[in-house]
Amino acid sequence: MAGSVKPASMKPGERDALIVIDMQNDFCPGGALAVGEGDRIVPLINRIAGAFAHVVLTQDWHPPGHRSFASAHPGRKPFDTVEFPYGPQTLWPDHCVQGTAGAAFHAGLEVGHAELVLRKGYRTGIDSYSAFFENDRQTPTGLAGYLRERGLTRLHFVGLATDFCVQYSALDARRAGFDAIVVAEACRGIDLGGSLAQAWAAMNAAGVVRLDDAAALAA
Ligand code: VGL
Ligand code: ZN
Repeated sequence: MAGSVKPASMKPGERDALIVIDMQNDFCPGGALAVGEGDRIVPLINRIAGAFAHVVLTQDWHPPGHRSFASAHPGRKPFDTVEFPYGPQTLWPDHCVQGTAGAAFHAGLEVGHAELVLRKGYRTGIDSYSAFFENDRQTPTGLAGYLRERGLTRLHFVGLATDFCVQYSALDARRAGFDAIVVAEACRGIDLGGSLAQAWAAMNAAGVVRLDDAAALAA
């Protein structure tokens, strides 16, 4: 279903789920790993969520001392890249530590009807951008099975960050056989060394639909 999609076909139904990626304080301005304008998308996400019967939230949820933190690597700085057993890994400022205010969802998020909160990144040695697989690309989170068992086959992604957790989630959704739509206006990116443009190119190549008209969902 790559390419342009008629707004009428976008209206969410019983096979549609909205996946809200990592709308947490640490990814919003003032947070430890702030994404530019990360908080600006909250009202739009609330409006979009209102059109969906089925909403899933993901929550980045790291133990203290997580290996993706630059602070766990003496001599390294945030945004350096290092080799992990599973390949290159970007190092981040300490963020979304389990139980902290930074790991909490943005207070303006109005998604009380969300049916699942999927936590990820809780294994000390493995980061997890994707909502489906950890960064070793082998350890599943269980989300694909959950969605399949519930007959939720068309997934719409919003949240943070476009070029990391949103991108990895949408690409894995396609690999797992789901339809995947990213609502561009309802995401914001980190953009490290061109990563945002690369993310859109990779998503396009994988058949992820970029939806620019978020209003089409609620129409
Ligand atoms: C994220 C970097 C580290 C994200 C999470 O939500 O995109 N990025 N942890
Ligand atoms: Zn993280």
